[in-house]
Amino acid sequence: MGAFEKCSGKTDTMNLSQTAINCSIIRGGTSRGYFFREADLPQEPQARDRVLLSVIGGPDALQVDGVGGGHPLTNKIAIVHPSTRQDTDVDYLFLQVAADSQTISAAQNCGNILSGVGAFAIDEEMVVATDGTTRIRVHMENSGNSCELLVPTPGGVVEYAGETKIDGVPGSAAAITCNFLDVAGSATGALLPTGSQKDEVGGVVVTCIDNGMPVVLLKASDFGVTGQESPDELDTNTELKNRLEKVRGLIGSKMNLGNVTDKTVPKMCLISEPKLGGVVATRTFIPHNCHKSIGVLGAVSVATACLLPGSIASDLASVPDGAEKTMDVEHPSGSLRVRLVVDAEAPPEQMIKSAGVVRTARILMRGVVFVPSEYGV
Ligand code: NQM
Repeated sequence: MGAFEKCSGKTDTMNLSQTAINCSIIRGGTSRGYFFREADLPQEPQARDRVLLSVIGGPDALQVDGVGGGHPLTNKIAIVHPSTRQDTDVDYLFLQVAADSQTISAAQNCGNILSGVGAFAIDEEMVVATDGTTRIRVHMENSGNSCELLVPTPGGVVEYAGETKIDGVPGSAAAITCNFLDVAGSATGALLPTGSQKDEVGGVVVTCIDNGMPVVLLKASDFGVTGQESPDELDTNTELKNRLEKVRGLIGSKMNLGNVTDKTVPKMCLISEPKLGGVVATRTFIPHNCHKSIGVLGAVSVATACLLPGSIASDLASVPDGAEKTMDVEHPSGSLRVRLVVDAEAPPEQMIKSAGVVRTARILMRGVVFVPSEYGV
């Protein structure tokens, strides 16, 4: 079926006619997203976003007239095309759809969905898989950064089955390694977007950091919680959420993000002492719902903050010695392991040489989604 094939069933009329668009649904890490080839969508961003919002549905929380998952972690979109650059294989644009409003944002990266991009690129014949492991270099269009993916491809075919377990996903699957090389200042232009390791805002001391994801770290104890609560408990704590949103509004512009009221960044991360042998415990708001675990680049940013003398995380974190640090960032479903290669002599902005995480991904569906033809595809 072509990219925009008209679907006219027996009962179809002009008003009921729909357009079919190729789409794959892939779980990437602890998130699930709708993957498209760029060529299958309108090129003009506003027209494209109208189509995508129709695919996802809403603004009702159930998203009954769309295929959206009703939560930020299951309302994610990846648009992929062969790279026009010499140093990467594919370009990946990430779009986040808010579950309860008709808004769509390119303001952030998503490392979880990124872990599904390799399999999609191979399935869609944008990259030829080699026998063994296929290395795919991805240009992350949202921030201009790049990531190397190592995808298991025995016999030149993507292997989904495997023994790797990641906290927040049932069962096990094949490991995909994601190596980030240059993500400092992804959305804000600087690892320390306010120019400081600590800031005082709204009566609390915070650390603002962006090593792939703009995150505001806050001490859970400053907000009257332990930091060990479940996401559901925190999501129903209206006073906490109001306080977090107030701090977010005040600090957003100081992080070079402008007015963040309708933006998905910065994320708000409550930190506390680790309880599972990790470096620090986290509860992250993305930015309004509490994450069931933690985002990939969110965890890379938190781990980086733990290494920075003077940050509020460095007071709590127990950081391993050596230039290659394996750090487990604790979250509500367990922990996410981040491997940082560090040059301790370098200034903070250049201190992290690379960040690696292991994820798993699985294709769930390949087919077409339908949108009403009035959306103009
Ligand atoms: O931080 C959620 C997720 C994410 C983003 C969010 C992510 C990342 O878990 O790289 O993966 O923070 O919005 O998918």
